[in-house]
Amino acid sequence: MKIKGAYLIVCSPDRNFVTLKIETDEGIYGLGDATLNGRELAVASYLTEHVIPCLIGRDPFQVEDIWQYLYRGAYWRRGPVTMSAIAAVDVALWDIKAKAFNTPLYNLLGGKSREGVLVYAHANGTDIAEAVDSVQKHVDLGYLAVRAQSGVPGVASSYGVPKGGKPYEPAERGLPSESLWSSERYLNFVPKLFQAVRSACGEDLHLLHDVHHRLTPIEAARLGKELEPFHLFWMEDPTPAENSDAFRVIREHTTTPIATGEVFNSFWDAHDLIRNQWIDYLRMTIVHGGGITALKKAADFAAIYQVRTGFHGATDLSPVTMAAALHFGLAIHNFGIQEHMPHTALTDEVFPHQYTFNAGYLHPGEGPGLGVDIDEKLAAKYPYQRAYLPVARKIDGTLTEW
Ligand code: CS2
Ligand code: MG
Repeated sequence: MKIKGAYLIVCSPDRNFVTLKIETDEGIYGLGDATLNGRELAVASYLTEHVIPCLIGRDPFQVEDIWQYLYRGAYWRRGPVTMSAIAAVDVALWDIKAKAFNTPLYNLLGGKSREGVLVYAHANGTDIAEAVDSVQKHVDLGYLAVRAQSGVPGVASSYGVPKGGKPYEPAERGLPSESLWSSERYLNFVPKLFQAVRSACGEDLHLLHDVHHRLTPIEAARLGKELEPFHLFWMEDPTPAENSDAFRVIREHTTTPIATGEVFNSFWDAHDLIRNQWIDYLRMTIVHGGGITALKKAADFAAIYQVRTGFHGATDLSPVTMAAALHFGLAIHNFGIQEHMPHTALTDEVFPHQYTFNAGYLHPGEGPGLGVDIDEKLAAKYPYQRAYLPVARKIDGTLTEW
């Protein structure tokens, strides 16, 4: 079997997606997600101008060699654009191989280690009452794990809070919007949020919270300590992770489990965090971390230190990545939990897929390969529109993490 061609489908059904399609001379094709929220065309150009020409004529079964060729052969390594491009090729090749063997992708990753993939939903509210109501609604939908986020009094709009009652979407068309942030008000508020959620929803529900990189290490240590009575499943992205040592400070003060890594694009970003056991869950994702080949290596290293996976799964990762994450999560031993931010009905129409939700778990389906396709005619009706993630400033105007 040889790769006879590859091309991109860039579309925007409710939000932008970049999808790579690799075709073989035996009629089998594979899909890979190359979506990098807010920088989509950078990855599209990297693939079209620099990667696709090198793929034609290669044996698609040589997944490892092609990964190494694209990683080491580029000379310039790492970074979200490069690794998202490599990931798209990698996932498409895994899809081709599983289709060629007429088996679900998870069987190439070790087979089933569990019957379903535990997922968590996003509950958001402009205030505590709305947030508690949203948590309860997701429990009623069958979720066993829910992330709770809320607007912070005195801070006009915070991360994770939907605008105008629409589902929360972390990208906005047009130029970046600006929102205000106050760590002081946030720190005084969040324990009250979880006090209310626990009182309303009981002790068994897995509760998660995303700090979204906004605190200093000692602020994050304080928050983790003050959330201990509510025994969170995890506190996510407590502080920017470029400085791994910052997590040692947090670890010294609190037993609240920590998850980070959704902005990582290389195993090396997580190396010290894992080997020092400064984190409990690795959030690196297949689309931004270099693909299944790369994440298998990272997950196997993490398993040695009892660090589990908790992959990113927001709406800016396409159904192709969700499917890959579910096959991966069904198979690996040190799976932790999978984020599930459902896509819109239109997105699901553009990306017909086999994965299904039932009683708190997702299952990737039993069809060959990833179990996802793309309706190219429908996708063409929704052309790319430049969009950005928001920007945040402190009350005094200092730019800070959004
Ligand atoms: C968030 C994301 O889902 C999460 O945990 O951190 O909403 C993140 O802000 C977006 O995916 C960024 O594109
Ligand atoms: Mg996050």
